[in-house]
Amino acid sequence: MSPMKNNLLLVASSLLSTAYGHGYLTIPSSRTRLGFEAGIDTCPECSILEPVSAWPDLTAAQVGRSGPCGYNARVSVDYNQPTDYWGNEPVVTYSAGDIVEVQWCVDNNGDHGGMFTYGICQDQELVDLFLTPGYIPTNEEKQAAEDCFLEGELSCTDVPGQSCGYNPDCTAGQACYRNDWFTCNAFQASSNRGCQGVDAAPLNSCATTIAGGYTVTKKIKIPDYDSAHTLLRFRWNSFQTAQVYLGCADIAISGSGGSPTSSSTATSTSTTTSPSSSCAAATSIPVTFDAKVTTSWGENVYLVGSISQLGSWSTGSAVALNADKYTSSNPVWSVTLDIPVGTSFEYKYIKKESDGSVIWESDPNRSYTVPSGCQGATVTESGSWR
Ligand SMILES: [Cu+2]
Repeated sequence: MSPMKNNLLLVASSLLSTAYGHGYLTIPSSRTRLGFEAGIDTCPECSILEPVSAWPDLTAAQVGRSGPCGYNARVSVDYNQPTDYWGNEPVVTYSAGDIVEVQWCVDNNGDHGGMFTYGICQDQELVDLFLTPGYIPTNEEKQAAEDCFLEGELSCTDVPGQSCGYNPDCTAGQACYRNDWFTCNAFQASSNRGCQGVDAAPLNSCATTIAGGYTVTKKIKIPDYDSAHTLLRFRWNSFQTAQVYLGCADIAISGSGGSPTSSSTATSTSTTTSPSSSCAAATSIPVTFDAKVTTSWGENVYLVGSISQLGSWSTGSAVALNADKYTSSNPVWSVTLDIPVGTSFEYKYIKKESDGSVIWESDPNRSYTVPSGCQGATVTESGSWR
């Protein structure tokens, strides 16, 4: 260990009691995110496993009570068991072999650098313990599952064309010197530093509760596996602090060559037509966005979001909504867009004034994942200006 690293660790330990930042899985919607959105978790970025050996040996830490899905000691919430708000059904259905974008959110006040990974455990019996309402897996079961998630690592290098580097804070010969895990940038870089430097997205590009969040986006390849309900596990090993961050999202995977997803695996809070086990699966679905926004003459409503169809957060490329359904008692602005199934994105409504100025909705961003469905299926996502 170099003298410089010693200094860093000293600084880190003095920060431990005051740094309330950190990070959590946001896309697909993790249990932690759903807990946050349900108002149960007041610091979703605070599901921390500590103190542990997080660096340089990325797999040394035993997960203990945190389990693969995280335990938030701040609010005493164990994400390893389903509740009314998460864990009962998948938030998204992927197909085996899909390459999909996943995202986590790092807090501005707790960007500890380091490396992160995603995993899918193909031992359904083991994963089922984490899908059983009313059951909290034992610490032994939690560790067994975490070992299985590490075994089912979704390697950065599995995605053709994705650049997979080594962490600049890790030197050759150290256990962290590997590029199958994803890496944040150098912890002390003068620009594009740490995990926030990965996307270099603006502050508040995702929601945290302390100092504002930055998105961290990568691609993973869904394995050749079939499950009506399983888990995608996210793990971030901090470089700066003796901390590991863990979280899970409930997902479904339709295996290659298999039939389209059964009705029990297709989920959305707003699905109006659900696929049956014997239908031709749609590759994209018309999604209608209905937004109740009371406007005055000259004001128009637009949709802007994280995917190219929604202008990639550029207000100049935002999608205009129409006021065809608008009445004073039901002020609905609306637009329908064809979006590929499984697409996860974040968005906001904005108002453009007659003088060209833009008014944004308040945080956090809205998020949506296009559900799977039969050809001909449609979905409507309804919301009100906030
Ligand atoms: Cu932290």
